[in-house]
Amino acid sequence: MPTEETLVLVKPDGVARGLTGEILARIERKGYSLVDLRLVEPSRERLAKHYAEHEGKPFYEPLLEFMMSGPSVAIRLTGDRVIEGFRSLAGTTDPTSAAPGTIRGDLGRDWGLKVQQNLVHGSDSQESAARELSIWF
Ligand code: IDP
Ligand code: MG
Repeated sequence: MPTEETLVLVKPDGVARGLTGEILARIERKGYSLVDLRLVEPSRERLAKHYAEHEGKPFYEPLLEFMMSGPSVAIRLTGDRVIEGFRSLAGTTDPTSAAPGTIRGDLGRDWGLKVQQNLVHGSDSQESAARELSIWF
């Protein structure tokens, strides 16, 4: 099977809290390779494309506002089974119940907001990865 690529984002909360280095260190210690990396202040249009599957959900507007609140770090990451592997490193969506040992479980918490600020995004399939990488790079 060919080596995979995925899109990882360090979301605005991760950048603002100074956790970019910690998150990159976890990715590098796991053994995945950085192919490209950039600091991005995304437009609403770019975010609407990225999060199209969530349009209409109660957290959609708060999610876009949150993602426009500051820069994110976009990372093109490669490695065999990196899509599954990064999602495992990240932990589940809700940081309160995400497993200790994961990025969200160790570094995230609930802040009582309409959207969960959970530090990172990772593509969830090969189709999503190809689509999302073309939006951010
Ligand atoms: P994922 O980031 O774990 O793949 P998705 O379901 O794709 O989760 O949701 C995208 C983002 O929207 C999440 O990372 C989180 O920031 C936010 N989100 C998802 N579900 C909820 C929810 O039920 N309440 C508040 N925010 C949510
Ligand atoms: Mg998702």
